[in-house]
Amino acid sequence: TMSAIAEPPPLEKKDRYKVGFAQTESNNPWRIAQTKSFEETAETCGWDLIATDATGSAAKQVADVDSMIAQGIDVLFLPPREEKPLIPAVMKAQAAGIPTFLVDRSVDQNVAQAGNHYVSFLGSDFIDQGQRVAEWVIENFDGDKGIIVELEGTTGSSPARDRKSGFDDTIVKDARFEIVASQTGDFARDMGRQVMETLLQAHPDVNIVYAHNDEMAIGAIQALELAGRKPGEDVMVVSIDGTRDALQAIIDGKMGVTVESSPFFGPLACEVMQKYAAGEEIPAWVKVEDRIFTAENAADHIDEAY
Ligand code: GYE
Repeated sequence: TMSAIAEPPPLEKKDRYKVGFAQTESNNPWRIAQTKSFEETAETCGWDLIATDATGSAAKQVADVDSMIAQGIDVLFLPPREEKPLIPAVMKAQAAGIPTFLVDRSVDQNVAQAGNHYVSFLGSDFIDQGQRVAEWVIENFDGDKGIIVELEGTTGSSPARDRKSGFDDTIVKDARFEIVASQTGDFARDMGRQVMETLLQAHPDVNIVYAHNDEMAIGAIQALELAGRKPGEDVMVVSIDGTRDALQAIIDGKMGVTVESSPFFGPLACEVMQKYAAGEEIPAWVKVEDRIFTAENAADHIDEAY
């Protein structure tokens, strides 16, 4: 009989590994920086890297993993675009004897768990990120009534769920604030701009925009300016990531804060994989620590931004 808790497949010690990295999409600087980080790490970590781009489709991402398994990868690094649709990819890799590390996003914990179906999740604490944005808003908003529009990330993704609960659960504790609308912009600049245009018509009195990532925040700034509003003056714009454009918007006074969510996973992936091959115990969650960027330090970090 099989035990209830299986073990993730082991990783043999080798000089070179065939490594799969199944990217979700490449329509934003965060994703491009992450793929580049894996490509650069391939040189230094002895990887023959197979990198794919699911172009925003969870179904294609599953198919991309299928093809990597068929090509005989030794190890899989997977940022699951959405929590449920990518479960089959994790299960198939496990069945094929390929250890999987989830990077930057997770899967449904009720169905698949670290130390069992996959080795570990490498990534940020998204609840904490949302909380830190809300705390910054509570400290820095000086009006009587904060009318908030929230632009959510990809529906069904772990960062969208957790960045929402982290922010919402914190902001409700201060009676000045009300979230009047919360809609997905799919983590994309264009959709953020379009959704903001629509929501501005329904809620012209909005004075705070919380976007789950910088790309949507930049899109929202464009929509606000088009409508004759002054982001940074009559509307506070806050978000998460730390892209170059967001740091520039902070320097320009249009954005208040962005809590970091680093895309540079390559070196961490190399380190954790080598430890796993050496038989070391890997924690279920290898947590990435995030900084915070405001007008106080944005200029110091823009040169290293992406
Ligand atoms: O914040 C966003 C990207 O999953 C943490 O996905 C990642 C998020 C990141 O598209 O910009």
